[in-house]
Amino acid sequence: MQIDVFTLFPEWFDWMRRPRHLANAAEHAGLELRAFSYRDYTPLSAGQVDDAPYGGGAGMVLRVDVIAEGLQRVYGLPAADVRRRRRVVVLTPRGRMFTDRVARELAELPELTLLCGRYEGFDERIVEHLATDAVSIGRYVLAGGELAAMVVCDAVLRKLPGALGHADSAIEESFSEALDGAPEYPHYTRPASYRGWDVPEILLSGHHERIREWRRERSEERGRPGSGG
Ligand code: 6GU
Repeated sequence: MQIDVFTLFPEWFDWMRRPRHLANAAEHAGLELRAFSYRDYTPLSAGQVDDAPYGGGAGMVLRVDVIAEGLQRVYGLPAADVRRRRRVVVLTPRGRMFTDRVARELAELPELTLLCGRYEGFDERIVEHLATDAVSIGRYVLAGGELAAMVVCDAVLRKLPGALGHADSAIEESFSEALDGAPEYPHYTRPASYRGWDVPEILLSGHHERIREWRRERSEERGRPGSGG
C-alpha cells in the first residue's frame, strides 16, 4: 500500500521511518509512506499557501490552486482527475468520524492520499472538487491535520497483513468485529502475583474454552463505544 501525505510539515512524518518497530511493520506490510510539502509545489511567490477568508473573519485558509498544483505535479494528472484514480482524504474536524471500520476500509486500498490542513482550514472547493471524502479523528479541534494523519497511518498500518508480528493481534483488537465492536479484554503477564495484586486464576488454569468465555465477558463488561463505559 502507498500512503501519500500532503502537509506543510513533511519532516513530521519521519516519525514512521525511525522507530524500528514502525519501520519494520511498514516494511513487512509493504507500506510506502511519502510526505509532500505544499510549499514545494505552490505556484505563488515566497512559498505562499494560504490566504485571508472571503467575507472576513479570523485566520487563514489553504488555497485551492496550491493544493491542486501539488496533486497535479505529484501524480502527473489534472488535479480534478486524481481522485478518480486514488482515494483522496481531507483531514478536517468536520469530516466523517474515523473508526475501526474506516481504518479497515482504507487499509484495503492500494493507494491513499491524505491532505492535511493548518490555519482555519481548507477552501471548500478542495473538499468538493479535489478530494473524495473528509475524515475527522474526534470531536475536538487540532491546530492541523498532521496529528490526525498520523493517527490514520498508524491505525491503517495495523490492519495491513504482515504489519504485526502476531497475525491474530489485529483481529482481536479493541473495537474490531471479532470482539463485536467492544473494547478489548484485560491482559496480564508475569509475575502472577505482585504486591498481592493477583492475576485472575482462570488465566492460569489452562482451560482454553473457559478463558475464551471469561475474556468475552470482560470485553462486554467494558462496554461498547458510546455507552459511556
Ligand atoms: Cl482531521 N483535523 C483537525 N485540524 N482537527 C481535528 C481533526 C482533524 N480531527 C479532530 N480534530
